Amino acid sequence: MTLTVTACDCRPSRGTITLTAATSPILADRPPVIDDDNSGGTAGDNNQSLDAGETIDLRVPLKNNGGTTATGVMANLGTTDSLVGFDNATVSYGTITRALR
Ligand SMILES: [Ca+2]
Ligand SMILES: [Ca+2]
Repeated sequence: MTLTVTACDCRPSRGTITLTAATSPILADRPPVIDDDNSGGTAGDNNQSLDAGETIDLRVPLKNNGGTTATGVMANLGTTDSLVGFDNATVSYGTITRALR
């Protein structure tokens, strides 16, 4: 791949970089899903937004963009906001196969 770097009042610089496929798992989070309806242990106004006083389920899908399968994936959710609490802050994702491109 050829990369060209430019800036105002500067001479462009061009170089070649080599891209190689990742050989390890690379996990990326996807847009979270908020369940704030009034069933299944959640309590809210069902507007898919976290509002004060609600009890929600927050689902954070993960995608593996790496070159190999990720195993034993665990995630821990945290915050510095003292007004937010977690009933279950740690979740096991188990095995996440690499995403197909
Ligand atoms: Ca629910
Ligand atoms: Ca809500």
